Amino acid sequence: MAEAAAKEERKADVAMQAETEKIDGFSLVIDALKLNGIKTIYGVPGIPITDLGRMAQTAGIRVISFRHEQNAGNAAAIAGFLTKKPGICLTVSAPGFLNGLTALANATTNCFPMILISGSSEREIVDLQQGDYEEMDQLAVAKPLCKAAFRVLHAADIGIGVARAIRAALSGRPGGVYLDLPGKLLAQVIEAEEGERSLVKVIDPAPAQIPAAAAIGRALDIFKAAKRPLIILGKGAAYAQADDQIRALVEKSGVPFLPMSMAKGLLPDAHPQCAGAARSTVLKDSDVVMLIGARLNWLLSHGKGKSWGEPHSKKFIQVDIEPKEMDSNVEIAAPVVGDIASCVAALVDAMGNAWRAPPADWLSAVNAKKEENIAKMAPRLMKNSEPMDFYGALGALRTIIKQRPDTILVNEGANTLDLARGVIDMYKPRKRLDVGTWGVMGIGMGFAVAAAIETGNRVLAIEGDSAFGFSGMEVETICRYKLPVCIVVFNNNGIYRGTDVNPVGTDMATTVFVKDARYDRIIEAFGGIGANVITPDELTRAVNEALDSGRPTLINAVIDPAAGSESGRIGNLNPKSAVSKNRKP
Ligand SMILES: Cc1ncc(C[n+]2csc(CCOP(=O)(O)OP(=O)(O)O)c2C)c(N)n1
Ligand SMILES: [Mg+2]
Repeated sequence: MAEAAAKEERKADVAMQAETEKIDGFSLVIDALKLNGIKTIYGVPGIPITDLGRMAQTAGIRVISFRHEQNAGNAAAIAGFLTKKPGICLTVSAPGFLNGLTALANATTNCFPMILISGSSEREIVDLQQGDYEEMDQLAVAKPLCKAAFRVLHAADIGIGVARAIRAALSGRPGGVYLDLPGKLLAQVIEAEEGERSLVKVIDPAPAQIPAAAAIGRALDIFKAAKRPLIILGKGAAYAQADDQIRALVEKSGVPFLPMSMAKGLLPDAHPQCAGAARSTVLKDSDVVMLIGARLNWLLSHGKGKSWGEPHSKKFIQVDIEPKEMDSNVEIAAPVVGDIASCVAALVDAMGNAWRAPPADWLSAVNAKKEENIAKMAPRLMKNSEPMDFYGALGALRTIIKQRPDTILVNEGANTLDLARGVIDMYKPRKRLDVGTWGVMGIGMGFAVAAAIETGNRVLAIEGDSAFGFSGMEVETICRYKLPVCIVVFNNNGIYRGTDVNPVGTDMATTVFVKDARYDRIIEAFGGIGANVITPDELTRAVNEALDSGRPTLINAVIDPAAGSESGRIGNLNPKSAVSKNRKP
């Protein structure tokens, strides 16, 4: 008897030893991510990646579980923007992958480094289209929508696959990368030693790209000769985390600067050189424009047309890491290609110590316009009316951000977005996160979750009632992880306005929602704090309480349903036809 027991024990020992010498795909993926400093994964569990998430959690990676992959993807994308490390989103196959893909495409458009890792079904069955569980050729679908896409088929290639994904996401212009992991790969077992040796730590994933001296010289010759110069800072400049160099360039040059939405706060909006309040004047009247990490896309009217004044009246200097960005819309007189920190440092260096400030008449013209616009706005922001209009509500939130400049502001909607962008001054870099290049609705709760997790700061999410609906279920996620997020829903009963009527009276108008809805009650279902406010004073009180306590809070801010305008500030982009006009209500 004793002998048999001993034999069994020996057999178990041998089996265990053999097992410790093996490693599976699950562990290799986790080890590869950990080796490269990945600390957080955002995702939704399910076949075939449930165990991957569990094991990652056990291995010390934080795994934040969402209610919908698009929100997990948006969280990963903004984590990438905030940290300069690729944000990781983990999803199941076909439908989960597709849900995450919108966020991946959006990340790529916005130049946020992100990796979407999706499990996938049996290759042999998928490729023969034999109808596998969640069958889809995900690699092919992802490819045109992101910066790079890879699939790993052998466990021994996991290290290289993860390394390629990280380098592709971070190097040059950052963007979204897709990494396809078939379920079978995760279960594959190889020798542990071989596995560990196959892992790759990515050295210098975003190497400095030094601009050519001639490019710096050319740019400064033009900049120096300018009579009405302007600097435009884009979110690429915010991403670069070259805050000191950028401030040095702006202040040494004495040139007015205009921050794009997510570059607000790179230098404070209250900085004497900030021309945010004189936007149309500086765009129209400037003669030399230096773009730093900003693209001449639709957000800047492609660098031409009425808002840019006389045709061919200005010269552009463009600082960007992507050479193909140059001349994309108009001629760039001085392309400066390189990473922003290196380019701006080189510019500052070459400016020397005797740089002359721009002509005084330009600076005084900009300042006069700025003061005029600020004075015009001031009384609108102080209105304590009932129900609130956008300005009254935003005036209250503006003061709160001034008092609490470390708060991260998440913002989406139409009027709620456009007006908040103009009204709320930012004081610190990377504190304003919004809809970005595509103007996409649905980033709100994903961004809020990741902002809280990655920075530990308080988050204030200012959401149109429509915008909020795109990711609203993540209120449960915010409550579950007890995140210090205060959501303010600007409730004007609909999209743009809550007053539209359908003249034929069948269904309601397409832009209106249930009247007088109480969004605050949604968060109460999950143990968060809800508040319903109708005046700016009440709003101030409720937001301050939320930011003091750090408890998940949703404030339903009742906004006059008639206060908004069609499409916020971009109504001009709606197609108009002379024929369809008389069919419109
Ligand atoms: C994914 C996506 N779908 C649809 C739109 C079109 N869209 C632009 S703004 C908006 C909602 C605006 O309403 P709301 O958020 O309530 O803001 P308000 O103007 O009422 O303040 C919609 C649906 C979009 N930008 N993105
Ligand atoms: Mg609305």
